[in-house]
Amino acid sequence: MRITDAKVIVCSPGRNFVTLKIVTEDGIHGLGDATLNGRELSVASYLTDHVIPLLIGRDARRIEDTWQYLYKGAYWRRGPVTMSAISAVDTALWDIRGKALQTPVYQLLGGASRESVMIYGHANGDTIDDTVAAVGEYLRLGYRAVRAQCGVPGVAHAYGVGRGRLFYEPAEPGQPLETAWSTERYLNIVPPLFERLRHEFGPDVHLLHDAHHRLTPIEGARLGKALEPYHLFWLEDPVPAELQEGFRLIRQHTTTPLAVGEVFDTIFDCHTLIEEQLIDYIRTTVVHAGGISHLRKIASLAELHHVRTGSHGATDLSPVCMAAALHFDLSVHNFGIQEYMRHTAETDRVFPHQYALDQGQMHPGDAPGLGVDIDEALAATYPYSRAYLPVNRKEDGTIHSW
Ligand code: GCO
Ligand code: MG
Repeated sequence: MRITDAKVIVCSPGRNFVTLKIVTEDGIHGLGDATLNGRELSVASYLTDHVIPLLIGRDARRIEDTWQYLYKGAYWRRGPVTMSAISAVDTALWDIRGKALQTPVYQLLGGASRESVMIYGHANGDTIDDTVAAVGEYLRLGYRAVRAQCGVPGVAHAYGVGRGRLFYEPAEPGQPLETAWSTERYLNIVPPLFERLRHEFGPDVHLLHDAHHRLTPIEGARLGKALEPYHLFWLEDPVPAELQEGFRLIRQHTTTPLAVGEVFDTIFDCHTLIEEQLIDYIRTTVVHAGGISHLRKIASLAELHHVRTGSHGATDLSPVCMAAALHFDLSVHNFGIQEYMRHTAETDRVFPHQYALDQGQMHPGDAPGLGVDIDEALAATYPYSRAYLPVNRKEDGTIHSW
C-alpha cells in the first residue's frame, strides 16, 4: 500500500491548526495533527519541505519503520518542530491502517481497556466566587473532574482565566500579550480556592490545578503541602520541566499527586521522572510526543512505575489529535484522565468527528480509523492568522516562564 500523495493544510477556524493529509494508492487518506501553538508554520515547512518528499512511494503499513526513518534518519533528533511533524505522520498512518482494515484504531492497539474515557474540564474565574460557580456548572454537566484556576489579586491577566465560560484560549493576534507574575500573591490565593471548593462540593469531585511551570521546586513543594488537605487529583507543572531532577525535591515534601509532560517531545524528557516515580501522571500528547506509536512506549514505561497517563488536551491540539488521544486513552491499561477543552463551533465544523462527550466521559466512536475528517473547502475559508502565546514578566519586569 504505497503513499502516493501528502499535503499540509493550514487553517484558522477560531484558532490555527496544521493538519497533514496522507493519501495511498488505494485512495485511502489519513490525517495527523501537526499544530505547534505560536510556531505553526515552522512545522508546516518541516513537513512540506523535508518530510513529504520522503513519504511518497513508502509503504503506508510500515508505521514503526517510518517513525524510525524520520527520527533516526534526520540525524538532528527531537525538538518540538521535528517531533510534531513525526507525530503527524505517525497519526495519519494509524488512521490509514484502521481504515484499510475497517476497524477503529483502538482495536489495533489492543482493544478497549475501559468503557469510556474520563475527562476534565477547565473552570476559571476572576475571583474565588466566580471559579466556584464555574466548577458548579461543570458538575451540572455531569463532569466528575474539573481543573480550577482563578485570578490573582494584584496580578494582571493571571494564567488560566479565560474569556468565555466553557472556553479558554490564550493565543492572540499581534505582538505577544505581556502578563504579570507574582509567586507570593499566587501562593496566597490557591490554597483558599481549594479549601472553598472542597467545602462547597464535598469529597467526591476530582479537583485539578495547573501551576503552569511558574514555581521553583521548593515553592512547588510548599504549594503541594498546602493543598494536601484538599486532596487534589493532581497539581500540574509546578516547575519548568527541563530539569527532571528538580522533582526529587518536591516529592520529598508532599503527597499531592504531580502531573507533568505537555511540553515534552519524547520519552527522553520524562524517563527519570517515571523511573524514579517522581510524578504520578505523564501528560505527553499525541501531537507533540511522537504520535500514537511513541506515546504507547511512554505509557508502557510509565505502567512499570505506577505512573498513569493524563494526556494534554488544550484547544491548540486539533480534533485530529483529540480523536487519536481518545483511541490511545481507551486502550492503554494505565490511563489516568484526559484533558478536554472545548473547540469552537467553527473548529468542530471544519473537523467533523465521531468522538462524543456524555456526562464527563468521552468515547472515540467505532468508525474505521480515527473517526475524524477535515472539510478542506471549509478549511480554506479560514486562512492562517499569526498568533502568539503570552509572555510573562515578574513585577520588576524580569522575564518569567509563562
Ligand atoms: C493545559 C495547558 C495549556 C497550554 C497550551 C499552550 O494544561 O491545558 O497548560 O492550556 O497553556 O496548550 O499552547
Ligand atoms: Mg498545563
